[in-house]
Amino acid sequence: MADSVAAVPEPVVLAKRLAAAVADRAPIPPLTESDPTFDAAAAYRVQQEGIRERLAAGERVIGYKLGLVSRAKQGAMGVSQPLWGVVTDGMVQSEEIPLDLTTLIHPRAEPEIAFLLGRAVDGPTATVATVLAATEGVLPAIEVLDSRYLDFRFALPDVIADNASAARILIGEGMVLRLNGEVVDTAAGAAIAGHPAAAVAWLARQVGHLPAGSMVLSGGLTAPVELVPGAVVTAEYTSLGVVTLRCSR
Ligand code: OOG
Ligand code: MG
Repeated sequence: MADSVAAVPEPVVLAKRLAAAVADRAPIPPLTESDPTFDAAAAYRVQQEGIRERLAAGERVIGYKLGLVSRAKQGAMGVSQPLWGVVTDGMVQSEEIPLDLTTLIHPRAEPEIAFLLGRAVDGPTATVATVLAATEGVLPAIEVLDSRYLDFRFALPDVIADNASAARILIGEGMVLRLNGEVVDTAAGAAIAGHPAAAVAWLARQVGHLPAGSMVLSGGLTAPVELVPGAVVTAEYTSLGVVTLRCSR
């Protein structure tokens, strides 16, 4: 290593830096600022390392989240490509218990649709049709984002490394929409612009395989709202039902 110019930190070092931002509630500058060569591939290794740490601490992977799928969100965040992150059981927030804002940096909430896969989706051949055929149900969800970067300012590799800003998820009670490709299609089409199952198919092709039982968040449907003490956020879907997030005071 004597001849290396500037040592690039290992994924584990960058993952620890992001974890410390959570623990200290102290956002950090984007990683690409100090290392312009930091790219998406390196960033997914950092994300993976962060998840490995969470699993070592006893958490379990329950699915994935898509991010920056809609043009509205891409425009708002200044990033023009989608990404994915990993969802663990430690991120699940109950509708019954207020979200403790003191554990978060600068949280925002956004409405999402959660796909519950009853069967596995094989990556290479994934299409809207195979995703819908594997879908057991579609649930109303709210995602709480909390970028570990100052002012939610990041480039694509930064937000990939930060597990797509994932902080908490709330899944609405009760499965309102049951297996039936056509019905899922119509109901989802009415609720959002574009086809959320297409984003799930894209995810399957990227990660190679979505196991049965996975929960996949399809990506924010609107711009997120900032969470302030006492805020109550309700996402109400015409065909899927309602999910409510209550914040601590
Ligand atoms: C990045 C995460 C984006 C979505 O649904 O688009 C995301 C961010 O906005 O901080 O979760
Ligand atoms: Mg989201």
